[in-house]
Amino acid sequence: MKQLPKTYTQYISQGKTINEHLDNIKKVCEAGGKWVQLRLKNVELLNYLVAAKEARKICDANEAVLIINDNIGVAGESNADGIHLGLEDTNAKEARKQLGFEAIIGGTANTYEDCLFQINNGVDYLGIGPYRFTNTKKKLSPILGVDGFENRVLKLLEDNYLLPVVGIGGIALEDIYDISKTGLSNIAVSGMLTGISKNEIQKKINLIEQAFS
Ligand code: TZP
Ligand code: MG
Repeated sequence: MKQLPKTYTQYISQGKTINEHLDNIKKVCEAGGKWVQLRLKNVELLNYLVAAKEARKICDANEAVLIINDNIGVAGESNADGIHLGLEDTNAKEARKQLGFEAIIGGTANTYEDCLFQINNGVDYLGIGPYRFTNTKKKLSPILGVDGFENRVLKLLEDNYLLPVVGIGGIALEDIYDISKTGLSNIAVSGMLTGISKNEIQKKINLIEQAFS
């Protein structure tokens, strides 16, 4: 099977409060998670920045990569490793201009055209989805399922785009085997690693990493 470049599993933070986000990030990092996206919605800019600096410390202590959802200023000021941009967020070109060559810039995509749009704007990785319905995100794009994932991976490979692509959206542990067969690099998950013990997180991360290795 042809496969896109491998990545770690990405944990997208979740929580009712900013502190819950940080606690959840800490738990995932201590359980072996190596790639975190801090995703705060509807918070004051200053609080986003304070949280990002705290997440930076947690990720540093655990040798994890930190990506900030959506906000270039917060990503830059907190010294995060990069940023994740939705289709309606700031363009990746602008983020590159401001954050520089070394920043890891990720972009969301649903259709193949979205993938090309993000690639042409210079993203380093794509997050494609949703795999299935999820309550974690409002305003979901059409569901892709295994067939949608496979179709986009095949087209990317055909067109010689060899960037990492993670699947996202409503993914549960029992989906991992099927999804790993599509040639995706890995997955990005929130619900699956939230609200469970460190031990359970560790087991799940190990199973996911094994499936995509
Ligand atoms: N973008 C598309 S689906 C999604 C995001 C941020 C949410 C992923 O969270 P979960 O809980 O793994 O469905
Ligand atoms: Mg966004």
